[in-house]
Amino acid sequence: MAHKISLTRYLVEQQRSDGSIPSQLRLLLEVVARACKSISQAVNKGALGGVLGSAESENVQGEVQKKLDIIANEVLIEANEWGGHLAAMASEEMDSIHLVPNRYPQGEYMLLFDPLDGSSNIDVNVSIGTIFSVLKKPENGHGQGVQESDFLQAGSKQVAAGYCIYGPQTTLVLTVGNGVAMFTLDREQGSFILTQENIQIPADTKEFAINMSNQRHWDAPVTRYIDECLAGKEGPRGKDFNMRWIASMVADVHRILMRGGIFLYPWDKREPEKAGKLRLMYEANPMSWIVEQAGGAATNGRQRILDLAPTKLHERVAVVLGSKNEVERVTGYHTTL
Ligand code: AHM
Ligand code: MG
Repeated sequence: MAHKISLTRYLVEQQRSDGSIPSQLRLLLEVVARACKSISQAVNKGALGGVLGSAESENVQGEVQKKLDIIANEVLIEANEWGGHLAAMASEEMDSIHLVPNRYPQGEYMLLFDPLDGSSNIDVNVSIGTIFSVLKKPENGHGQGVQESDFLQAGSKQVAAGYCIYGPQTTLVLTVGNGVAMFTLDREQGSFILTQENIQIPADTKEFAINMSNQRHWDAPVTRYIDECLAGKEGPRGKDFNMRWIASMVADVHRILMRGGIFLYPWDKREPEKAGKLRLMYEANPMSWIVEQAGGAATNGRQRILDLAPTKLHERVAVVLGSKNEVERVTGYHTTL
């Protein structure tokens, strides 16, 4: 690389070259990146910062919150609420939407996030991350401030999506709809530096990611797909497959962006009334857009995730994403079986 391009400079250059990033959005993304930098610092301190362990509270989905879940949520809210770019926020860790208080200027965007994804990995020093999605505030006809219903837009309406992974390196991956770029945190400089542009996911792969312990609960199409992978060279696929499951969606998706693969968190019979485990608005939608922007595909087994019309903020969804040909194969099994 001739010279190091910071996230700030990258966004300014994008804005100049094709106008895909309005100023308010650019500033909003910089604030989100700054918040991720502070979360990264808290994660790095671990036991030294007293941030590990459970907070002994539950979120709206009845999951026990970790101290870092709550810290990351607060960092994102505090960083974003006063800047004038946002009208409201929504988070995995908050029951309902968070309006920007009246004392601050109101912006035209809405931010959704999973402040710290992969909670089961926090206390065991395995990669975790922040996932975020940006929507435009709709021109609402109800004549009131932002309401939860304003957030219920299909993933195809996102104007920016990204994640920050806190792993051996802290890396921010971003799309504003013209490809996927990756920035690595340079701790000495304190800024995110562009390290890869136009990331492309290979269409074929020999690597799958699924929690195999749920095998007995799967539906027929998923069982068929994984059985065929496991049959290896001697089976119908005619090649051996490898398996990885990190149990942090950010880390599994990041691996897929870097070298291909398929990720599945399907519907299963454990809780049949739930569409899946992962959340549509702040996990599946942003990750699906990133994956599509990198040439991959993302479905719920039947339909493109970005086309789904959300009916509630914390809606769950089945997720199949990654290398295009594999995702199409699994989706084909669902529609033909
Ligand atoms: P979380 O948002 O509570 O951390 O849950 C989401 C995580 C994903 O990151 C990961 O893919 C999945 O849950 C792992 O689930 P499981 O423990 O069932 O394998
Ligand atoms: Mg999560």
